Amino acid sequence: ASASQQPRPAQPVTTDDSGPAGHDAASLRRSFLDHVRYSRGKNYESSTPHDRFMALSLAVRDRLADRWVKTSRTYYEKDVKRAYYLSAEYLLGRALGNNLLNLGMYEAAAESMQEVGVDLTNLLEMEPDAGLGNGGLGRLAACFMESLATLAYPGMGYGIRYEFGIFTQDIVDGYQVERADEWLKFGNPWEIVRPEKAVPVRFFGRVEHHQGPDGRPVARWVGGKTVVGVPYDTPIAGYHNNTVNTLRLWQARASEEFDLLLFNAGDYERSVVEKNDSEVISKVLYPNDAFQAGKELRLKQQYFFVACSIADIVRRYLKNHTDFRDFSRKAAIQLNDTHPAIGVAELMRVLVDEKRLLWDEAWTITQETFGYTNHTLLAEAMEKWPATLFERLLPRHLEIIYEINARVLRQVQIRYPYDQEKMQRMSLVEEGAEKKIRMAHLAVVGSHSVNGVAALHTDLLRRDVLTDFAAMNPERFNNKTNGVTPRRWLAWCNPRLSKLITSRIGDGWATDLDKLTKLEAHAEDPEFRKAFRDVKRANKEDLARHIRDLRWVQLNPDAIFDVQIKRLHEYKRQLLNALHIVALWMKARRDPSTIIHPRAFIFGAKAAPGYHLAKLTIRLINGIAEVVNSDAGTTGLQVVFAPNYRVSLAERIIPAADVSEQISTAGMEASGTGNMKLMLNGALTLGTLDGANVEIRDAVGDENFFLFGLTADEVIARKREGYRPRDVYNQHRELREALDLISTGFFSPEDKHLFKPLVDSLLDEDRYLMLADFPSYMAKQEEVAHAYRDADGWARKCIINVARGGIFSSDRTIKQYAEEIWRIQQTPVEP
Ligand code: B1H
Repeated sequence: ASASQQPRPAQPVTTDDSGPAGHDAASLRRSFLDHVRYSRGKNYESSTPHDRFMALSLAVRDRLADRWVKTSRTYYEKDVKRAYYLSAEYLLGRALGNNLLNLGMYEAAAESMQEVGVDLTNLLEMEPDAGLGNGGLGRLAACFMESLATLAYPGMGYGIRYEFGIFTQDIVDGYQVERADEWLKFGNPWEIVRPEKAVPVRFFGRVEHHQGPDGRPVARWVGGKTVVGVPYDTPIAGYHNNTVNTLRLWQARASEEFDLLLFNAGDYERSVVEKNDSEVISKVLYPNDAFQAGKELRLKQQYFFVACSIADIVRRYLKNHTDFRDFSRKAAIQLNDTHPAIGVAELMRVLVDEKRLLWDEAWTITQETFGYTNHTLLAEAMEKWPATLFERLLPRHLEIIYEINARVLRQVQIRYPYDQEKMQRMSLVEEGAEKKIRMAHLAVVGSHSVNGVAALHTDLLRRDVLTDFAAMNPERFNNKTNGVTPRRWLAWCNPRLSKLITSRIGDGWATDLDKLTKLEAHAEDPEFRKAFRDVKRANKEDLARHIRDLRWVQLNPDAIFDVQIKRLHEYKRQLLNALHIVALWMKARRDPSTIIHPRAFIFGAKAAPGYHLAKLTIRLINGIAEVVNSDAGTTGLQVVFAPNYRVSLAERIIPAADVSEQISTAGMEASGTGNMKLMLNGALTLGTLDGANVEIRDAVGDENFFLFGLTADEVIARKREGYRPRDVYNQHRELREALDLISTGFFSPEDKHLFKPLVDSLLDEDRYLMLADFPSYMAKQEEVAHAYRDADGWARKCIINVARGGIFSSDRTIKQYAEEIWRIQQTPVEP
């Protein structure tokens, strides 16, 4: 026997530590200095600002880890039902400041850093944004994670650990230029890799059908290639509680067995090449917001993270269960749009093929487990995958989808006999030149709940895009209006306003945002209005300073800060905003006295790299900026395009905004969430009756909202009548002159025809009715300027916007998901 097998005298085991790490400035400083030395391997004197950022983050992570362990143990011991959020995107932004806020350690951290001669605010700037998302959908997932933890819900997020998140945007000669987002280059202090929980995932191969020993048919998915998913866990801290939930992101790794197979066969080169093929799966985020590119790699990404996540969920369930009877009582899985919808077929595969459940048992469990959130009505965003691609990549899933479809269509046939068209409309398979799988239909039939993200959007879903399904299963359809976390989007990003609010209504608002209604009583107090205006003014000065450093434009802090920050899309109509600026500037050039109040137009937007009209719109805005800024002295107008719009930049712009541009064509923006952030920070919305704008206006009243444009129904009617944008152009002089000025090449002297595609798109089709809405937009903009001149009246409107913003907390949204869809219980963690 070897030495290790010799009996040894029993040793007392001492694994008990000295208890949780202290949260005071002195303990934090000690821990920080230890991390500089032992984690960074540096003397304090030779440590760089980046070393110090890492050391402080690790010290904070230590404090999170104490609660993290307790949280996991609490959920496990109480065997609570958990909500699993499956999302291809998490737009987290920076973590250090938010973690300090939620741990209640910001002051201690500032003090401890001061003691070692470091300015905390500078240190926070070292952190790269975690930009693992495109826009609203990914940021919503991040807000939901934070609200779940703050409300002490047993929730967990699953996604992909992209090596490169959303690209970095440079503006070069007015054009967007993309660069790889190397957010992991200098290391990520927040994640913990858990290789022991890696999961193998199969791709390609074939299906063998046998007769099982029990006489039942068995399907075996064999051959193909195996990729391994390695989980990286990020702690998600609740605000001022002991909950730290987990965001588990999967990284793709080549499987060693496969590697060795080729290697041993002497094909070293091919083994390395194939290793590469596997690992590209988690390489990069697809940078299209609300647009389906239909790339094979994208489907691989989707199945990769979904298969890993479902295997992980099933493994956790089987730790203390022997059958699947209670599965849907222990796990709720929410599909964030159709990107993870393959999960429906994957859970069926696991239950039927691997765990040998009967089809009907497995189907009931699947439906009871999944919920599906739809985030867009846009046809170009609807995910449809060629059946041929599916068959090659996921042959067993295609069989399962066909089986689901046959059973669904049989039910449709029973309910609606002889309605062939309805069957075709509802089928999971779109027939045509190329057969395609409709992922939204798979998500709908595989879920017990289907929700939209704002009242109007859910209405349109029921009435339009999913109307056949809503008729057949009306009880499944429900609305969950989006929300935003008030911790990051008010308490953190706007400390001046937060302090003012707390001075009047106390500090309970951060976790009970409806308390903001108490501010309404103060809206009539001239002193409070003055204080409110001072806060906004100071925030505008901060932003002006930041933008001067970025773009060499000195914004006038007395100007109206008119802000449009969101992804660049035709339907969001940045071009309508630009047209208005040109018209206003032409008016000012003729007669400066027509400008009622100085105005600074601030844009922030990334365009999908392949979206030419969107990129050209960025170039146009920069062309307009160059012209307008050159005679700002006479017109009072300024335009700035802030490069590389992202979460951390939003945190600077939003507190300084006066006007929130929410000007999408009615019926196109599912919800919007920037609209809510801006409202909470005391900006007034200039918007259409679209998405959550409708609910914002209902909350604040028409007198505190600037409404313009066609309604969703009017948009449909106008198109049905045969909309002719050229007629509007001919009838409206200011619009015509603005478009003509762009056409002459005035904003692109180096290429007179540069903007022709943009102008043509408006005159020939104008899918998004920008010209139709231009006159009412122009008129409403003038009303905005008049209203701003009454500084006191404006402040009153702003205060009412803040006061009525409570319903747009993601805490409200998450409670609704938890109570109405997931049926999970708040499970606080003991200190
Ligand atoms: C939203 C998307 C989206 N809707 C496909 N759909 C993507 C679709 O990479 N893709 O393939 C990426 C994103 N994103 C947004 O969701 C809506 O446009 C917003 O109105 C809404 O507020 C947000 C959150 O619900």
